[in-house]
Amino acid sequence: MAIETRTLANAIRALSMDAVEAANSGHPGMPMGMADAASVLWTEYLRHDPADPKWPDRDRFVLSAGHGSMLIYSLLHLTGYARPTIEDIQGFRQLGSPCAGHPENFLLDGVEATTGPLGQGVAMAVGMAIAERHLNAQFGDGLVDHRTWAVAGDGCLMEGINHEAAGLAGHLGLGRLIVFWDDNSITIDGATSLSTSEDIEARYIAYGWHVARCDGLDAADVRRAIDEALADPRPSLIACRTIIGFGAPNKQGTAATHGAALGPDEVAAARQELGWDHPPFELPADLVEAWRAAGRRGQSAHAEWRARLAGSPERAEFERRMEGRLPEGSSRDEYLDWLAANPQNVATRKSSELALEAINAFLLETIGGSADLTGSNNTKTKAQKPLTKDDYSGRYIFYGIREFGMAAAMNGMALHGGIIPYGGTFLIFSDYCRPAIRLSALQQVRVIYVMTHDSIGLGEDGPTHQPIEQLAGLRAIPNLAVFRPADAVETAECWSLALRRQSGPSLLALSRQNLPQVRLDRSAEILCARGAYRLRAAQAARKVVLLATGSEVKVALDVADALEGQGIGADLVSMPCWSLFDEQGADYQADILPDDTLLVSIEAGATLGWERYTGRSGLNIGLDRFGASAPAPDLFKRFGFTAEAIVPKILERLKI
Ligand SMILES: Cc1ncc(C[n+]2csc(CCOP(=O)(O)OP(=O)(O)O)c2C)c(N)n1
Ligand SMILES: [Mg+2]
Repeated sequence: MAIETRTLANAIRALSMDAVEAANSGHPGMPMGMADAASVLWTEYLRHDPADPKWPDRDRFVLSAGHGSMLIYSLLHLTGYARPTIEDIQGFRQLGSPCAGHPENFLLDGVEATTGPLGQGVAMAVGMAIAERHLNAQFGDGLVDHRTWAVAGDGCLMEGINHEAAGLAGHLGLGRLIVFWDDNSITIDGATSLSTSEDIEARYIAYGWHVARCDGLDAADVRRAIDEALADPRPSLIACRTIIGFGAPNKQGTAATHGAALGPDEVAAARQELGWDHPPFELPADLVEAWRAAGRRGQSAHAEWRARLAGSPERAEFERRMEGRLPEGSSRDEYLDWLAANPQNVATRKSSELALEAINAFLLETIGGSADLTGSNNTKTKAQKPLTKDDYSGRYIFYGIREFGMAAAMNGMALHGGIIPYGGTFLIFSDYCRPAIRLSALQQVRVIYVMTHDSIGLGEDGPTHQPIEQLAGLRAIPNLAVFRPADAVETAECWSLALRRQSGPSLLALSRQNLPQVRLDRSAEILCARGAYRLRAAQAARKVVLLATGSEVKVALDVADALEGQGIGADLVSMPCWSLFDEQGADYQADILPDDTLLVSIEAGATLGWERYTGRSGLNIGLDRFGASAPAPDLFKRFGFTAEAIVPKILERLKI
C-alpha cells in the first residue's frame, strides 16, 4: 500500500525537530508546517534526479525562507542525494557539516541558491525563471524546458525586494515560476497582524500573477492548487495555509516554534501526536524506500533528455555554456590593437560600451540590462534586442527602477547557468543592491555590475548622487573584485578579467566624465591583472610613489609631472583593483610599494583603507565628506583633486 503523504511528511518533521534539538539551535517551525506541501512537490511534481543533481534541464527549487533549512536538508536526504547523509544532518549547524545554519549553494548539490536574507530567494528564483525562458528561446524545448519553484515565508513577501521581483516576473510573464507562500500568520515577533494588513493575494494579482489558495496541510488540496498553477500561463503564487510547528501539540501555531529547539518534553509530545515512534535520526526502511522511489521518478525524463542532447547539433555549445566556459579565442586583442591605434578620450562608461560591443558580439551568453539608466550606464550595445514577454531571446533587460531586484535576478541567472549577466546603475545606488552583491560574492557567481557616475566627477547631480564611501564599502566585501579603470584600455582589460572570473562577481566603477587615454603603448600583458602596476616610472631619483585609480590617474599624472619638474622622482601606479593586487607575490608588492619613499594615494572617495598601502606615514588624498552640486571641474578644484593642491602637500611631507 502506498504510504500517505502525511507519513512521508512526518519524516521531515522528525528530522527537523531532532536536528534542531541536537544543535540546540535552528528553526523547526517552518519545516514542520510546510512538510506536507513540500512532500507533495518533491515526490510528485519536482523534476530532478538525485543521482545527477546538476542535470541542466532539472527543475530549480529555491527555499527562499532559508531559516527553514532543515526542510531542504530533509528533502535532499530523503529523495536520495549523496549528501547530506544522516551524519551530515546530525551535524546540523556544526563545523564541517554541509548542513549549515542556512542553505549554502556551494556546500550541497541540490541547494540551488544561498538563502536566509529574506526575500532574495524569490528574487533569485525570478532570475532563474528568466534564464530558463531565455535559454529555451536559444536552444529550444528539447534542451531547455523546466520549471522554477520557490518556498517563501511571510517575511519573504514583506521585504521590499518582493515588490521588485514579483513586479518583474509579472511583467515578463514568467509562467513557469511557482512560489509557495507558507501562509502561517506568524513571524518572530508574533502574529503577522502585529505589522501587516495588506491583501497579499490582491497585490500579486495586480502584478499580473495567478494566485491559488490551499490548505497546506492537506495533500489533496495542495495537488489541486499546483495543478491549477501549472495550467495557468502566468507566474503563480500558491498561498498555503499552514500551522507553524505543526505536530508539536503545545507550541504549534506560535512564534515559539519559529527559531528555537522545541525542548525534550515537547519533542516527545510531538512524537506522540504524529504517531512517530522512532528514535532520533532513525527512519523506517519502508518509508525511506518510498522517498527514494519518489527520488527516482525523474530518471526517465533525464535519460530522454540525455538522448536528445547527444543527438543535438548544438550539444557542444550548450555544454560549454552550461559549464560557464568561455569560447576559444578572444575578441580582446583586436580591440586593444584598435585602441592603441585610435586612442579614445572618452568616459570609462563609454569605454565600457565600446568593450561590450566586442564582447557581446563574441559571447552569446551575456545578458545585459540596467535599472532604468541604460543611456547613462552605456550598458546596451547596438545589436542587443530587449528580452520581453513576447520574445525571450532578447539579450537586454529593461529592469525598471529595481536595483535590488535586478541584482538578485542576475544572481539567479548566474546560478541557473548558461548566462553571464551584467547590469548597470549609478555607483551610488550600489547601496540599493548591496545585499544582493554580497550574495553574489558569497555564492561565488559570475555577475558583473556596471556602476557608472563613480565620484564627484559626475558633477551637477550633487551629493545625493556622488559616491563617497561606496568604493571602500564594496572593497570590504570578500570575493568581490572592484575595478576602477583609468581609461579605455584599462576598461577593456577589466572587462576581460571580470568575464574570466568564473567564481565570483566583479564590479566596474566607471566615470561619467571624459578621461584621456593614459595607456598608449600596446602591452601584450593584461596589466590590470596584477591589480596595480607602474604606469610610469620616476625619471629623477624616486622620492614619491603615487597610487591612483580611475579618473584620478590623470590627476596623478599631472602631480608626477609637477614633481619631476622640480627634480623629485615620482612613480605613478595605477591601481584598478585592490584585491587582485593583494593576491600578488610579496616581491611584486614590494617593488610597487617600496618602503623608502613617500606613498601617496589619490582617489576621489573615502580615504578609509588606503593606509594599508601607503602606511601610516603616507599621504591619503581623498574625500571624507559629502560632495556638492556643481560642474565636475569646479568640484575637483574645490575638493583639492588638482596638481596645484596636491603637490604642496607632498612637498610638505618631504620637508622640501
Ligand atoms: C532580510 C532579513 N531580515 C531579517 C531576518 C531575520 N529573520 C529570520 S526569519 C524571520 C521571520 C520570518 O517570518 P516568516 O517568513 O513568516 O517565517 P516563519 O516564522 O513563518 O517560519 C526574521 C525576521 C532575515 N533572515 N533576513
Ligand atoms: Mg510565517
